[in-house]
Amino acid sequence: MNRADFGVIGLAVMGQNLVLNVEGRGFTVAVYNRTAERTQRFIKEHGIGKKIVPAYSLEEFVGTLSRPRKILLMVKAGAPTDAVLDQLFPLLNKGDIVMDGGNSHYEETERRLTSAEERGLCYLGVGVSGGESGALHGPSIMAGGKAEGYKEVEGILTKIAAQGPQGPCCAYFGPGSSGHYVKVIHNGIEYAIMEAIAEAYDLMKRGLGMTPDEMADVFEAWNAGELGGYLFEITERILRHPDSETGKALVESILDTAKQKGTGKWSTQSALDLGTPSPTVAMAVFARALSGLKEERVAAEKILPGPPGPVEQFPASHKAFVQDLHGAVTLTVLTAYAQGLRQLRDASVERGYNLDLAEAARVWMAGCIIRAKLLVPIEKAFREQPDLPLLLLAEPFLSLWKEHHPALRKVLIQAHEHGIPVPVMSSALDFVDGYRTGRLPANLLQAQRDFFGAHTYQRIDREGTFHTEWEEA
Ligand code: NBP
Repeated sequence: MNRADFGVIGLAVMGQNLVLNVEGRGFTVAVYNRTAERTQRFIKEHGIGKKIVPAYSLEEFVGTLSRPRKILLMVKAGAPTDAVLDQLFPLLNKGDIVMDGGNSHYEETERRLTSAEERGLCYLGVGVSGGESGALHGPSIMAGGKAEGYKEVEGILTKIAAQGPQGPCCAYFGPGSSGHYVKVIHNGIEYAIMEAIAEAYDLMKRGLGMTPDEMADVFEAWNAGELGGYLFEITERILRHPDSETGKALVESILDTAKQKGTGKWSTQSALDLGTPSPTVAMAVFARALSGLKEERVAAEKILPGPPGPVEQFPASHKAFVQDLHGAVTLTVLTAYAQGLRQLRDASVERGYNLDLAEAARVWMAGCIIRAKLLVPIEKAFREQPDLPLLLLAEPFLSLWKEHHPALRKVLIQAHEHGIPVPVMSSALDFVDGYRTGRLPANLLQAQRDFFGAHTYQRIDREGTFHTEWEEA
């Protein structure tokens, strides 16, 4: 019997599409899913005449694979992944490679990796981004774990990955959970860019009274320029999409609450653990949390006063405001990348990942949700200066900051004056203003801490640690 080159466990939307992608590159793929009907349906609808070998037990699945076995898990993260691994590990042999392509928490990946290594197995935490279409046509793949294991699967993974301007969007990032961690940061940045776009939409809609079609034109123009990327492209398409029931733009009929769980949230949790400043990503997570308070917001709209509503149109001309908005969004997006990459740098030190930040930017250039033209100069900046502390310090980003920060300030003044929330854009400006301030008011915080908790402080004029009996004075 011809053995399969690759095996996939989990045939929901991501698993099915990845199987078709791998098979399409000339490999024979064994497949297994807990619920047999899903496997049968998949084979009937997509597997006829293809090199796809269905298995209806894990024993059968393992038996069809050539060794060392190369197995990709595409099942729900959390307990379902553990349930599969508990059954799978005892069936495998030393040197077999198990890849978790799900959105697993990086700490869970560390635990599973240890357990796999105790059995002599190679375990890889593999972040996969790109959704259904990416899985089929080429996702962005962020792998981490045992280097020897990655060597065995590198050929297949690079073949199925998206092809970016700088090669296949697939990379090995380092030991442990580094791959899943890079995916977490990717998703954090994704949250921030999405929220920045949503804030721009709100400002154009409520501030300028623009129609969905007019806003679509703006996003189309932005997408054609330096901001161009998948999230801008889909925003234009969304704004032009009619609702078959009302005939108006469908987006206007969608309930205004967004979920915030999983990887996006974990990026902020990790930033807090590391003590790394990623407030723009955090504000995007909290903006979604606030959106979830629909009933409270509707009630508060009638109680908490703000500028007279409905919001008056901004006094600036449409054209001038939209131009400023473009600058504001550009800087917000850049700040999100800057914070995300900075967090990767800090996590790399803290967690021993030894990450190459240029590689992170390179694998995000195609296939994934945050793919964008800006990633090309971002990759170059980190390739030239691997220890760059913050993206905005390097060209061309420094020049973009100089050119656009007055626009960001103008947009925020308008937004605040008219009571339109812009948490992500505001946090981007506050972050950069904080970063470029040589002396922050944290001296007062230290004094307060010392006052109530004897936490001590340092002085600017001499070495040492000091404490003051504040009340005696
Ligand atoms: P889901 O995340 O919806 O997971 C469904 C799969 O998990 C099915 O194959 C299901 O089998 C299996 N499963 C469950 Br649920 N509990 C199980 C258990 N106890 N034992 C064995 N199998 C179990 O699928 P998905 O959306 O294709 O995503 C797969 C992975 O990829 C997830 O970790 C997800 O976070 C990640 N991811 C998703 C996307 C995306 O755009 N959807 C993008 C990137 C990464 P069943 O058929 O028997 O119920």
